[in-house]
Amino acid sequence: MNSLYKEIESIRGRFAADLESVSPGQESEILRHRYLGRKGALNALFKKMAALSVDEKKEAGAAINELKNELSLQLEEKNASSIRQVKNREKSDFTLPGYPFPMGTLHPITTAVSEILGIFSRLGFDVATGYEVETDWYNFGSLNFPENHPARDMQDTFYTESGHLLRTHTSPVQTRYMTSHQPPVRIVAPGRVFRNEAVSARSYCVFHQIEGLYVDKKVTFRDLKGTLDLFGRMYFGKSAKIRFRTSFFPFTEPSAEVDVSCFLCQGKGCRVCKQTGWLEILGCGMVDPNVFTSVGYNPESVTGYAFGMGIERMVMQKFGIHDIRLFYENDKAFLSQFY
Ligand code: 2U9
Repeated sequence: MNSLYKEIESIRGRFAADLESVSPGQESEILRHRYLGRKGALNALFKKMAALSVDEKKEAGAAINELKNELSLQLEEKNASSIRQVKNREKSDFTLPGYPFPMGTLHPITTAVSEILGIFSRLGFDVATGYEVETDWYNFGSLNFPENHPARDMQDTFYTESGHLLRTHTSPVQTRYMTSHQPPVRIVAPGRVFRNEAVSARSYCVFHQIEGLYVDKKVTFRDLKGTLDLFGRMYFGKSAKIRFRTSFFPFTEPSAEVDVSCFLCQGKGCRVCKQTGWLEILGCGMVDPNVFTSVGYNPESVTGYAFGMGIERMVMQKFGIHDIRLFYENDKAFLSQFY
């Protein structure tokens, strides 16, 4: 029994000397192995207890455990103090080069919105914004949607319990604007819109639009064509051409869809434009007289044009992106490609 205590003391002394001479980290780990490891000095002591009586075992076991805790604590303290030293050194050495700080980038939709708004502000348009939660009247009624129009269906539009809805386009911004401003009106309305659609590579339940509206005496379809032609070249590049195809919207008459010549093949036909040479970018038309009446304008004295574009779609066309969901997954590898 006595010899066991002597050994405990001798281990304590040896450990203290060893600890003094080792550096923190890898070297102190060697000490842990030598004293506290499976084949270490303390386990050898535990094995020697086999020859002792039950009472002696209790006493000696407690003494060895105490030593074990003491040695582990000292090893931990050694490593912790070394981390503190490194940290202190870092804190005070101002001559060290700085750590590289990862820079964020603007979201490609944000970039496109400010670029497009920039173009229209150079063409004399003001920016107007409105509400994402709207009334049926501003979103549909004021825009000449018939009572039974399919867009009003629950399958296409999100309704709130209070009887409001999430706007399906930014057009209510323009009808609101007209109810509080007299012509001439020349505005662009950017914002988020919501559609109750199945999510796929081509459509998402939330997306961004920019719509434009110009109302004055004698505004013509020719003005509309000139403005959109200029816009096409300013956004897609000098060589971009645009074409108009007839279409239908409840809020414009006549209406058209606008294509831009494919930026990749310059109209020759390729994978991006599905061999047509053209990419669809926006819809437009002359404001329907019923819309003017609903906001209190006299359709006999003013005319106007309007247009609307989906921003995600524009960015997808410009960069050849095939899946709209990429804009909403916060994947840094995708997002950091645009700045
Ligand atoms: C008022 C009157 C008329 C806005 C217009 C379009 C045509 C159009 C689509 C483009 C792709 C929506 O995001 S999209 O799915 N938009 O085709 N939008 S004319 O017409 C208006 C707006 C406001 C008072």
